[in-house]
Amino acid sequence: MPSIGSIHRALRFAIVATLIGAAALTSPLAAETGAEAWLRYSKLNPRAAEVYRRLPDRVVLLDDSLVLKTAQQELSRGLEQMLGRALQVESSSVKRSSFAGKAIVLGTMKDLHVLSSTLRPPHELSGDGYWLKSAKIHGSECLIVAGGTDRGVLYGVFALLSNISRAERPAAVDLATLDLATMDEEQQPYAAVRWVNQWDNLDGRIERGYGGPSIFFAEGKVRSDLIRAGRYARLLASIGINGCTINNVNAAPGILEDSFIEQVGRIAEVFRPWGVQLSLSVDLSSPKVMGGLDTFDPLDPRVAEWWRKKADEIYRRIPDFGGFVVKADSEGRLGPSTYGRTPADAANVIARALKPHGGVVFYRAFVYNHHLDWHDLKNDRAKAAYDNFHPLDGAFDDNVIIQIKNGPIDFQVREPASPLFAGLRRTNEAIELQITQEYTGQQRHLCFLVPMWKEVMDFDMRVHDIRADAPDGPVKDLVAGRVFHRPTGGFVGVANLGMDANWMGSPLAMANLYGFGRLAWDPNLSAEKIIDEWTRLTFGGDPLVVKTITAMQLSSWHVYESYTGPLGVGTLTNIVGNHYDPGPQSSEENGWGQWHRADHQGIGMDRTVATGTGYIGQYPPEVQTLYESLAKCPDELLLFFHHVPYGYVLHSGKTVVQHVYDSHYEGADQARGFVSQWKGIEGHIDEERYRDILARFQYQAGQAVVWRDAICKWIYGLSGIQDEKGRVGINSRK
Ligand code: GCV
Repeated sequence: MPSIGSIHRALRFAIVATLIGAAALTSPLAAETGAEAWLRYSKLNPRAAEVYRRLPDRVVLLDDSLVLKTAQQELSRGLEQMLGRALQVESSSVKRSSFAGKAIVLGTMKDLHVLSSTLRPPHELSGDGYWLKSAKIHGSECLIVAGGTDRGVLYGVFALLSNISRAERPAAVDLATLDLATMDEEQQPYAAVRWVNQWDNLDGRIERGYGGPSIFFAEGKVRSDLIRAGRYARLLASIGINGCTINNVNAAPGILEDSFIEQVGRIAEVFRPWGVQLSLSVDLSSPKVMGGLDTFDPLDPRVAEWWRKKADEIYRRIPDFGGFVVKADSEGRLGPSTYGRTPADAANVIARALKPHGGVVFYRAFVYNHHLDWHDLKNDRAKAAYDNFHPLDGAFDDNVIIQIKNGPIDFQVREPASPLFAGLRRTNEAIELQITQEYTGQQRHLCFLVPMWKEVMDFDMRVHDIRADAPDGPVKDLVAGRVFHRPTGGFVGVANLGMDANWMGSPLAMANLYGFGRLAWDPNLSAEKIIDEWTRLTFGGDPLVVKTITAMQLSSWHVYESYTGPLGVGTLTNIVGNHYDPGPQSSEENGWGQWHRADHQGIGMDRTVATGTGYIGQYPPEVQTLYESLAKCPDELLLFFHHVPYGYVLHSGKTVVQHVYDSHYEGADQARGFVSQWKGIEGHIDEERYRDILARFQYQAGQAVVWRDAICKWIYGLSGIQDEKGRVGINSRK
């Protein structure tokens, strides 16, 4: 049994070591503008500081696990920066009998029970959930941050710090009195899977990344300096993200070389303290192209053995490895079709190799033929995911997750929800959202995507068709596995953060990463709540700043849509080049299938069952009825589902062509309006970010005019119909 003296010495050592750790974590970051993103922990105003100083100034850890230590360091760092007060730290496996005094207590529910058998939240915490609770422990007022797991404790700490940073009252606590006795907030994540994907190439470039080079790779190797990778993991953890796939889905087989796995292990080491599981994208042909076999046929036993050995090797180096992401038979990537096998054959052979270690396979539903015959009006790329995967429902192992893009084409500014969400009932699924703004302005245009994502996630697929008035299958519940009682599922975001000081190439674009994490945690949060949180954390609580930035962000998707791609028309950006500039004809007359079918008579893809490609027939019956009928189809998706003449009258009362003219002029005006809105907060935020962002809005205003003029000219050229307001056409008064 250790002596009292040795316990005290150990405790003192733990305190000093933790304080040193916290300081090391704090200093270099603070100097970098933008790098802190929403984790700025600025000094609180005197009133809020006075209130929060009533928190105990001692923190007790109920265990000494790595993630719990991170939680404590983050708490110490946050409170020190915001309140200017250092926390006293006790890191020990506290015994029931020796616990005394006021403290912030960090631990899992299991450890908390040792301390007090009566303390338990109203609903049992499972997985990564957390509970913030003020309670008396052995007579002393304490604030408990408990988790279902260590990771849950870390998320609870971030939630507490977020509340304090926003000088918001913690749930049920009166800010005026901060009556600790009433603090009681329990949160449970909506789904197990809350992952990001990075499309980083091993040479250091990031496909569709607009925030500089890779934070993981350079010149074919893992970077020697992984400081940014660790900071990325911290950002991810702060919004509840628990997994990160570090390399491009167009995967280089070399990622699975023994020597590379060794290097990748170093990235896992900087993720681990933050509870972020590392995973890899893999090329299905790896057993052949780098593994020495003469085949990669998923049904060949040698191939199964190869994947098994590879998985074992990875888990030896990375015991908490998350699993693999697979893009196959897509955009030129090899896949099971080479051997006449199915995606289920391919996914399962890998899943079985991962299964003993607890790993999962994300098999992407983005499988399509990019050599479609565009002459054939029945061909339709939108049908591909459902056609390929629906027949295989039930054939995938239970550690396979089908990763489905939000819409059936490819991250366009407006698409309906993919019918595959409703097409899989005996298979796990996850929604794939694109945080990096490939088709939505590449971070050079403001486009806050949470309102768009929410429309898709809230869309009711009517999977049971029981009652017309009750939602029975919103996409968020389908992917979370709640409708068909699946063992796993959830949310994946393609993030593509890079080495730029502000991570994404634009400080305002970071709202999309924040929003993704918050929605993955709780898709029922409103866009207004999410952007309010982000703005306060990133720019502080000045009411004018909050009002201005939240209003701009919330309107930005519609503004961008109105000058780039209204009425669900599809791809008007240049698809053969940068996916950014206007290039409305580039999507036509080629095999990629991002067609809008605009000609001199009309515009839009006829996807009806009656006369078109039949795509609408992939939805459950009630949804089919909504989209099949011209009369019911919502204006904003009209051209996605129907081919109509330019003079067709919308529900709004405008003709299609007039809508296109008006929306482009209105959108460009609103983009110009962003400049004056932003100027209104001059002097209310720091000069550096003010100027940087002002220049971006001035650029965007110019680009919106470029878009407006290009699309209006194009549509006028096709339709020959002049703008009623005289802005477009031969008699244009412009
Ligand atoms: C990584 C789109 C992008 C590609 C991307 C692909 C995918 O086509 O333009 O860069 O490839 O989607 O999601 O696999």
